[in-house]
Amino acid sequence: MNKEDICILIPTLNEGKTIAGLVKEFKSLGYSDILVIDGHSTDDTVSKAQNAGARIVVQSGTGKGQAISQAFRLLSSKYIVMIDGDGTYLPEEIHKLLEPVISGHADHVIGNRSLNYQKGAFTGFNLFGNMILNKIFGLAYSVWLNDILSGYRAFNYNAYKQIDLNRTGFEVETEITIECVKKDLKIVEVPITYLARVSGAATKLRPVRDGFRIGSTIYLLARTHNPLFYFNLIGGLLTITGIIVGIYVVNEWINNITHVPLTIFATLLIVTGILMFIFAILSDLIVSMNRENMRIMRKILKEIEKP
Ligand SMILES: Nc1nc2c(ncn2[C@@H]2O[C@H](COP(=O)(O)OP(=O)(O)O)[C@@H](O)[C@H]2O)c(=O)[nH]1
Ligand SMILES: [Mg+2]
Repeated sequence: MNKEDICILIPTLNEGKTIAGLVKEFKSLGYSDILVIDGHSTDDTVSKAQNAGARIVVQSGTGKGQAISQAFRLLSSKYIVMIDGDGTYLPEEIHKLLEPVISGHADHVIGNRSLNYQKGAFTGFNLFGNMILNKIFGLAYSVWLNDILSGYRAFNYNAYKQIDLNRTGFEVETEITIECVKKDLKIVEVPITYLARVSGAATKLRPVRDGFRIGSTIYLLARTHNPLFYFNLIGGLLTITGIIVGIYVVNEWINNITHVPLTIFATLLIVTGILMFIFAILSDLIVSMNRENMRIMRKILKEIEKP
């Protein structure tokens, strides 16, 4: 392995307490290409990173997602290892992430924090939320992972150049994982250690708001991958609501009370629900055919690119 081929990518927003130590640790492990992409920190993150020997780019927009997307476009190294700047991941575990991409077993590696975490690294709410989001992800994409939200990840060139990121915030890890599934890139999870943040350095993640955004990203992006899941969920909700209203209407009608507008409403709900089931089948057909075509195209591209 040539360490010159690897770029360490660190997104930061006010991580002055930890960034210098992190950069120095990577340097001492022999990694010289370290890019800190900063989100307009108001503390001394930038100067500390610079003094420790990192290359600095201040992101053009805001949000972790925009930062990563900008960095992916900017970089051209053979491999990227992405890591949070908050000192919650261990630089010395980098080989665990690199091994599968370098040996060609994976295009993208996710460091799975769920097996080994320090007390206080996750709140109970975090753990529960992560579990639910990983399960929803599995249902929507049929790929069962343990830690789609991890911030310690590795990519080969082919992977990070294909990944298209449109969300700007903390949905970035989710969107990366979804893009890999959609583009047939091979994902491997490896167990890593997760530490608690140092005291006084607060997370920028707001669990309820960001959890909701991540959940809706998983759902909304499933439309072009698993339309059966996407449309059947809407169809199911509409039909069930329609049936509940319908039962009430019929029950009242048996007792000689007629609700005309409510009857129309129940019928509309059920009809729209059934329409969604039909959409689901049609879209699934389109998506399957498109997937087949994309596979063939990727195969042809690979053949052309062969030396
Ligand atoms: N460039 C950039 N980095 C960010 C932004 N928001 C958060 N980060 C960094 O992204 C990493 C993960 O954020 P963090 O608050 O630790 O989220 P958590 O790990 O989910 O608790 C940290 O290194 C943050 O400094 C942002 O808007 N821009
Ligand atoms: Mg963090």
